[in-house]
Amino acid sequence: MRARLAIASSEQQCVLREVVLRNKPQELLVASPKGTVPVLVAGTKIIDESLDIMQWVLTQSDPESLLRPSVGDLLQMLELVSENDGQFKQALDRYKYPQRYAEHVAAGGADEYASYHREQAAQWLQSLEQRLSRYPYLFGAQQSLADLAIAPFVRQFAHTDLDWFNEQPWPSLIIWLKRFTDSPRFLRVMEKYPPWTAQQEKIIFPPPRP
Ligand SMILES: N[C@@H](CCC(=O)N[C@@H](CS)C(=O)NCC(=O)O)C(=O)O
Repeated sequence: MRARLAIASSEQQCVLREVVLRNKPQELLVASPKGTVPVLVAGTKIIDESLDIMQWVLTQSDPESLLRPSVGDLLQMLELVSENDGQFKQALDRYKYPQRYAEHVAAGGADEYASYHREQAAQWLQSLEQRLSRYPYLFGAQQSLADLAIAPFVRQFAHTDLDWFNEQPWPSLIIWLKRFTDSPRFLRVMEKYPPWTAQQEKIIFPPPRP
C-alpha cells in the first residue's frame, strides 16, 4: 500500500505483479531472496523495502512535495516512520493476530494478550493525536511522506475493532485517518488484482483516474 501510494503520487507508472504470499513466484525470489513484498525492479536496481521504494520513487518525481514537508524535514519524517515501524507495528501485529504468538497462552489467553498490545499501540496513537492537534497532517499543513507511510498502519489498527477506535479521545487522528481513507488516491490504490502469471497481460499501475 505504501509503495502504491507513493507511485500514484509521483505520477509515474509501473508494471504491477500481484503476489500471493502462500505461493511466491520464483521470479520474485530471484529478484529478492528475502521474499517479502513489495519489491520494485527498475532496470538493474532492486528495492525490497517499502519505505525505500517510496523514497526512490519520489526522488524521481514528487509533484506533491511529499519529501519536503512544510514543518520539519526528511530526516525527522524518517525518524517518525521508523518509530511507527518498530514498537507500534509490533504491538499492532500482536493486537490483530494474537493467535500467531505462542506467548499469548502464558499471558492469560488471546483476548488479554490482544488488549495488552492494544494499550501499547494506543500510546503511540496518542502521540500522533498530539501532533495532529497542531497541524492537519503529521508534518504541517500538507500531506507528506510520513502521512502516507504511517496511515496504512493506523488504518489496520482502527479496523481491528472500529467501534473501540472511534470511541477513543483522538478526534484529530480520527479525522486525519478519515481524510486518508476517503481520498480518491486511497480508493485508486486499493484496487484488487489477480495474482501474476507468466501468461498474464501486463497490468499498468496506477489505473487511469475515473
Ligand atoms: N519492512 C518490510 C516488510 C515487508 C513485509 O513484511 N511484507 C509482508 C506482507 S505485508 C510480507 O511480504 N511477508 C512475507 C510473507 O508473509 O511470506 C517492508 O516494509 O517492505
